[in-house]
Amino acid sequence: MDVKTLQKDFEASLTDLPPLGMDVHSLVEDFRRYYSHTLGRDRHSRSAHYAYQALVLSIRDRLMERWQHTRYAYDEVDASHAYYLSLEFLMGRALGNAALNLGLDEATELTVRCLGMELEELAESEQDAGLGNGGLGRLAACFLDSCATLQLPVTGYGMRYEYGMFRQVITAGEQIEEPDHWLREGNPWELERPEYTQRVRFGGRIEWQHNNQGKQQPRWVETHDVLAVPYDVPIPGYRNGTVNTLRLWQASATDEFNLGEFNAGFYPESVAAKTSAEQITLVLYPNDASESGKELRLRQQYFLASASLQDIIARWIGIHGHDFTNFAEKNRFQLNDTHPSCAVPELMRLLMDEHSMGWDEAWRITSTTMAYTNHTLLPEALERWSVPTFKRLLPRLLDIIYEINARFLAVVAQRWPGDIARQRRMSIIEEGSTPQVRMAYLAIAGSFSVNGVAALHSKLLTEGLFNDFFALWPEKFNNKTNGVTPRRWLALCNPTLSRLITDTIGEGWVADLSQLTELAQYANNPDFCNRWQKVKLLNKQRLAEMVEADCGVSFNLEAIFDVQVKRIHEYKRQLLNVLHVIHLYDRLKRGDSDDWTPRCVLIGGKAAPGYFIAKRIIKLINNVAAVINADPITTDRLRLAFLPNYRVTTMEIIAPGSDLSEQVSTAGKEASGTGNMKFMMNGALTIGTLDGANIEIREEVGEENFFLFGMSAAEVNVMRSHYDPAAIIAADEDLLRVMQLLRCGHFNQFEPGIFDPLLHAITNPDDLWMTAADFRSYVDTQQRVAEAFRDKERVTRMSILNTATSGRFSSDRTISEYNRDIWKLKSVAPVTVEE
Ligand code: 26Q
Repeated sequence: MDVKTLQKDFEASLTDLPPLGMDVHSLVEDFRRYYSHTLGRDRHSRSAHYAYQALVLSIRDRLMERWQHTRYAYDEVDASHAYYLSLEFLMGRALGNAALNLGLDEATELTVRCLGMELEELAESEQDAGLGNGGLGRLAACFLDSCATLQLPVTGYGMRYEYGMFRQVITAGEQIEEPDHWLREGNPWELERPEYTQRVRFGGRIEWQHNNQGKQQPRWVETHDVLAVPYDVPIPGYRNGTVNTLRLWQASATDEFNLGEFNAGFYPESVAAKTSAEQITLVLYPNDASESGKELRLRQQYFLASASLQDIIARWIGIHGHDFTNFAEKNRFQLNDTHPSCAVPELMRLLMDEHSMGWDEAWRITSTTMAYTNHTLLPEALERWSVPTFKRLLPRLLDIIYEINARFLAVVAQRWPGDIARQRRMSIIEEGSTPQVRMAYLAIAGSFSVNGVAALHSKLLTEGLFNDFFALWPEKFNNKTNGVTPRRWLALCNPTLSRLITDTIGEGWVADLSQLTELAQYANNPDFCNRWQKVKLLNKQRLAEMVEADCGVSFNLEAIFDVQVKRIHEYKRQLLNVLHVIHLYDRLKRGDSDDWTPRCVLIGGKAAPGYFIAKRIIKLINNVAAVINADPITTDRLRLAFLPNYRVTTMEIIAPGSDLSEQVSTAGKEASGTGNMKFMMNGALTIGTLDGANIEIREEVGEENFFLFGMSAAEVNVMRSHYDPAAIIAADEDLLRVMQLLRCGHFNQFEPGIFDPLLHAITNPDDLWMTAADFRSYVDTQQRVAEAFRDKERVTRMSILNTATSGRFSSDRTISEYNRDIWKLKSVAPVTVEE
């Protein structure tokens, strides 16, 4: 055969490769080849780690072919595209999810068994991709799964941190942070794409020059440049042939470091400069509330925004040339909080300075493509950057922000002539000794859509935090209640319950969660209820084993598994939970234990390393646990455990094994919550306040199936001015006794005074979270929970109805709404490989 023919055959075969088999035999064959030929292992080196590697490579091949077909399909129809810009994607493990979504779950299980191993054991080899703090990061991951499942052309853009969320170790009851070097053994799920490297500039100054039309053109000179190298991660849809992309940027020093200073005799200085460039993607910031002022964080934010926009524009030019007429119709940018909001001035800069567009045209494009999602109601958590820092790091961006602000304030002045106070309030630049850029205001001014993440949250945004902006632009504001993916959070993490559901109503629910309502008619069917209880017991056993292994505490399977897992925060009120546990312990000690319902309380979550009070709350939980678990009076009746290193992978065991979901934030403070939804889907009952998405959960499941307690957001605000915790404590005998146990050092016999800061917080009239105010109502409601759990049939029915009414909290529903109201993309199905 001649070379020409070979070449032609090769070209054709690249686009028309025969599809890989999806049966066990093909998988086993590929697995064997990878294990022996690629990884060079033989039957003597039976290692779970290499078996895992070989399995991933086999599955990855099947992702690759679908990935290519998905790209072809999008290109074919020149599809409109949305980009989800986020500093965090909390993906967790990928193996089980890929196998499930490709429909390879059974084949995978069998393949591993053929080789005399268990899938669970192999899966343990995979590190969690912990590139996020909590809710906001996990939401981004659930959204990608739903976009792929709905076959929407959506790409995620994020950061390839070398160190993800820290590993939490508990030593002497205290949190110790250990680095999460998750890439140490390589990451088989990513594909490096050096051919799409972008250059991001920092620092320097602006030089104004006349261009050939005699206009002033800015030149950003003497910059310190950093390369952004993309790594692509495949995002498979649920059994539909679609594979979307998550593109993560890694910072890398430019060649100038090698050529310039290296040769000029400044070798050590140059190496130091290189590491400073590469610092940008070194580590995830582990605070889930803005830690203002850290320059490295601003560098991260700009790096993501600039690299992503340049990448998108380069692709546009590759297809459409320099004609931007339709750019705004074809592209949408969803900003996951203000973290990537540099994208607003950066898109202006790229269009004007790099693609010679005028202000008005650039602004039309920017302000019709950007959409901003807010995730917080706490005013102190709104991001602000000091103007001097901004100027030093991003001088051209600051100029553009000033111009955006000037034009924006002119609009405000036109709408409210002479209202200087309002102009000052709404200004993107906050005046003061050190002026600040208000990133949320920048994001609102630059976006056509602003949304909150639950009905109450969106309402409170328009009434409070963003009220001035709502008055100016009511049409921009909308709500998108959060959701979670039912693939990971039911089908994958709860296989026994999934089997029961599918046996009962068919398998359609995985891609259409509203079908779970069909389960309601079985809520009184004794046989079904029996099977439901058996499944729950098995899942409780799985959870109890984990608690035993990780906490050394044994949970009684007969007890209520009462669980609160989430970041540790004062507003989330883990303290209220502990006060209740101490109260139960006090009751046992007093002999007030007639009709006792055994209860095992599990608390888990990470504290931001610099958040003193949060860390002290962890210490309290551990100390209380040590005292009560060691007291024989609690045997089989009460347990408390703190689960170290809570993360995506542990939630996959926790949600299925829980009876009671604790969602007890001070009303009006939790934007939405998403853990609440994962528990509900898996049939846990909720005890909660009227906060975030709890309100909508209660609406769906019915008030008789939800344990509501505490003040409403409105009541919280009314009480604030005359809050008197001392009087509340004095008037409540139970709370008084709990406080006395704490004050007398019952839980810190050898550590005098360590809980004083917590006691002070509870008794402080300025306590923003009003823990004492909700104690009575919480304890009474917990008593109703205990009574309900004595009626097995009743709680089983309630549990079934929770799962049955959880359909609304699928992220498929959420993403459909984002698409209907904001992105307006057409779904595009690839020609499936199998066809
Ligand atoms: C900002 C600047 C500098 C350093 C860190 C940050 C930062 C990082 C992460 C600020 C906030 C976060 C994360 C916030 C978050 O997770 N919010 C949660 O978002 C969920 C998804 O919408 C909601 O369900 C929760 O109610 C909300 O608390």
